[in-house]
This record gives sequence, structure tokens and C-alpha cells, in this order.
Amino acid sequence: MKKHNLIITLLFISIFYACQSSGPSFEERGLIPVPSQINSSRGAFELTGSAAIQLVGDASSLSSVATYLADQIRPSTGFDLQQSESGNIILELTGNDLSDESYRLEIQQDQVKIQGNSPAGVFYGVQTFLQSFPPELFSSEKQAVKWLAPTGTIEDAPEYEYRGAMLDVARHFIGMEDVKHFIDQMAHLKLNYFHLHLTDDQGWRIEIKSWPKLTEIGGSTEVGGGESGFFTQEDYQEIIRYAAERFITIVPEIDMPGHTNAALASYGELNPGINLPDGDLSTVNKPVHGSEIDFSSNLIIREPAELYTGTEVGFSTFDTDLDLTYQFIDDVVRELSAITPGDYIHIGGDESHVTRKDDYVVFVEKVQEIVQKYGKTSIGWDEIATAKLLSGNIAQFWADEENAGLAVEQGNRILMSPAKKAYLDMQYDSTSRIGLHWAAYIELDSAYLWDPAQYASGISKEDIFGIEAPLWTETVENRADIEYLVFPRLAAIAEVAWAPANTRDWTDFQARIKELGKDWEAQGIEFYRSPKVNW
Ligand code: TNX
Repeated sequence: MKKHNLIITLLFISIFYACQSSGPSFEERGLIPVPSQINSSRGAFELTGSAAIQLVGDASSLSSVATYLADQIRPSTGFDLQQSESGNIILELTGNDLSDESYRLEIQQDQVKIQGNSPAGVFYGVQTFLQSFPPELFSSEKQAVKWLAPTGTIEDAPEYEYRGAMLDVARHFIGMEDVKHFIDQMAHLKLNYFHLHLTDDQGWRIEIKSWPKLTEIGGSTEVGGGESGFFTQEDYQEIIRYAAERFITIVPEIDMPGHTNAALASYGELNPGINLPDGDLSTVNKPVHGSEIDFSSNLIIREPAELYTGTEVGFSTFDTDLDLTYQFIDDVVRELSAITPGDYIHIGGDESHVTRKDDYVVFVEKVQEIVQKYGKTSIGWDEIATAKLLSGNIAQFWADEENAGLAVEQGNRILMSPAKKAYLDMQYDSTSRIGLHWAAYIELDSAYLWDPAQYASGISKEDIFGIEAPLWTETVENRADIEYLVFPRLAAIAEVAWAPANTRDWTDFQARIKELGKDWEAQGIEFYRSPKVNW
């Protein structure tokens, strides 16, 4: 009889737990980037049509987060979440520190609470909350699914302040809808800076009203000579707003003094043709497309360069001795700064192979001053550290450890984008249908398995401003190409940037990315099925 009782009791206990744990745990939901701390309780929260959002704290600064959450949930569930004082999904601003991106997410059976000291923190809590539901949540069409999220508490904060991705819209122009799609995915991965590579030899993609031919002529073509385009200043501001709603700051790049053929094709008067080493014509480089030199009089005849649709670079340069060059840059930086709310302007500075070294240094120093004059801080590729950097300026490490070291020695911080790990345009392996491989083949495990603070000698944790994954588009023409190279690797880089190295684990990531893959499938994203994952 006693034994009988025990069996019945055990039966009840197991039925109780079976009912409680009616959904997967957080661990099984595949949260990426991995949160700092997860405490699972065995239960589930069910999202239903009667759910509503309650704002606590400064409601005005949270209302855009609430709108975002409702917009994300509506298509797949059909629920139209309203704001209500008794809502069971509570978004709470617990402090007033905009630089604090941490959050706390508590899911109970009948209530959800997402707290942060800044709206960004609350927003990241919302991202984790969304990832806690079945993948169908991310579908754009209504799904017949029981919307269960596991109960428990998550406390989380990012390791690095700058977590970015870059899109090269110069080599191939990438239009508004694809840019927004890219931003949407960045937001899901808690990335907060979006670097737009707006100009290069093959195209100038941002309208500058005082120099209209930049886009009329310089924006008229792209790699391969296909149909291209550019962003008007209004388009650009639409991107800024769309990103800002997702707590993403735009970093616009004007690449110079090299990578400037599109500008030199638009305005012949800027085209040096040549860097004249005072009178010594024997060491003169060949004129840059279009301009000519009259060797008898030592005179440069400035003509527009030809538009360029190839992929080899390193042949173009601004004339670093020409006053007009700096007037031009002043106009560009002035117009761009006026429509860029973020702190940073990226000044490029890479691969200026036909600019003489001394000229390059003078140029970078002058351009930094112009950027500072308009209230912004410069970021530049690691070569800029060969110049004297202004305090607070950032060097973006992509290839040269020595350059990055020069920046650290000057007391400047580093944005880590080592090409061998973080370049999204590198092929996965020799069979990848697009991509380059000059730096490395980068399979998913390689993109994941590195620690920015250990990667390069002379760069330690305190020197690192953040991590960025650039997508160069020499071989990328459309959304399918973008998706193939960016996913799943961007998720790996996002976790490298968000989670401390000692909380990351490749085996665990393999299991979680499989779940995230289902979210991508629900959105119709054609990601690369890396053989490193059992999808
Ligand atoms: C190097 S990275 C470049 C780009 C190319 C890229 C291709 C850097 C600062 N310069 O101009 O698009 O390689 O991977």
C-alpha cells in the first residue's frame, strides 16, 4: 500500500513537471550571442492575443522599443500587442545611463519583465525574448503555432562597446531594401554600429550637394559595369533613422586619399595625374587615368579619370599638395557630418599605393583636423596610424599588426577587423561560389574561434574599441550573394564581440547556431549550410 502511494506521488510529480516544462529551455532555443548568465526554471510563458506591453520608467524613451516589439510579433502570430498599464510584458527603464547596454530578462508563466538602464539595454532584452520563441515567430506570414517561451532569468551585458558590420555599397551598389534587411539582421545579433563604405574607385554612392557630379558621374557605374546607383541625402537619412530605431549607429566612410577614382572621374580638377617628386621626373609614377603631364614644362594637365569597373585597386590618389583637394574634403565632411548623428566619420586611408609616404602622412593629419572641425571623430584603416593620430581617433586593424601597434603606442584604440577572421567576403573554402581568398578561407569555426584580445601582439583588451565584420562586394551583387557570405558567419562575429572569450564554446555554438538557422529559414534567408554544423 505504501509502495502504491509512492508510485502515485511520483506519477503526479512527473505529470506536474511535464506540464510545467512544456517548451524547450533557453539552452535549446539557441540564443546568439550567448548571454552572460541564464537561470532556467522549468516552465513556459505562452504569448496569446491578450498580451499587452506595459512601459515602466521614462515611457517616451521606451515607446519605440515597444513599437518594434509589437511590429516583430504581429505578422507571424497575428497578435496586435497594445500598450496598457496592466500589460503582462513589462519594459522597464531602471536607470539613465545611455552607455549601459546591459539588460535583465525575467520570463515567468504569466508575466515577462525586461529591464535595462538604457533603452538600448531594454532593446537587447527584447531581442533575447524574441529568440526565446519558436523560430516561426520570425515568419512574415501567420503561423499556427503555440507561442511558448521558457521561463527563467537572463542577465546579460556586452563585452565590447563597438559591435559592427560593414557593407561596401561602392563596388556593387546595394539598394535601400537590402540595406534595411541587413540592418534587421544586425539588430537580432545585438550589433550596434553599421559602417557604410560609401566611396571607392568603382563608385561614389552618397549625394554631396556642393559637388553633384560625384554621384551623377561617379555613381553611374560599378564593378562589371552593371546597373548601379547612389543614395540621396534623404535616402541616407532614412537609413540613419531605420538603424536608430534598432539602436544602430551609422559610420559613413569616404575612402581617401587612395580608392578615389570615382571622385577623380567626376572632377578632373582634382585628378593629380601624378605625384610630382619635385622636379625629378625619373621617379615619376605613371599618370592616373586621364591626366597627363607635360614633361617639358613640368605641368600637370588635369583631366577627369576614366570610370573604372575592374577590381584591382591601389592606382588612384588625391593630390595631397592641392588646396582644392582639402576644400573638396571640407565640403564632403561638412555635408556628411550635418546628416550623420553618430560620432564617427571613417576616412579610409587604406592601400594608397601611389601616394608618397610623406604626402600620405600630411594628408591624414589634415583630414583628421577637418573631421574634428565638424565635431566628429575619425576612424581609419590601420595605415592611418603611420600618421600622428588625434586623441580619441580609432585605427581599424585589418592587415598590418605593426600599424595597429603604432596606434596603440600613440594611445589610440583599435577596431578589430582582422581579415583572416572577420572578413565576410572571404570564401568559406575553395568551392565557395563567390568571395575572395587573399587573406584566408574562413569556415564558420575559424570565424568563431578567436579572441580579439589575444589575436595580435601588442593589442590587449583595453586597447580594443570593438569588433567589426566587413563585407566587401567585389563578388557580391544581390541579396542572395549577401546572405550566402554573411550568414552564418556574422552570428559568429557577433558572439565574439558580445560575449567574453571565457564564456564562448564552439561545441555549444554549433548547437545554438542550428537553432538560429531555423529563425533564418523562417525569414527566407538563404544562409550557407556550413558542413561544420549538423543543420
Ligand atoms: C582590401 S580591407 C581592401 C578592400 C577590398 C578588400 C577585399 C581594406 C581596407 N581594403 O579595398 O575590397 O581587401 O577583401
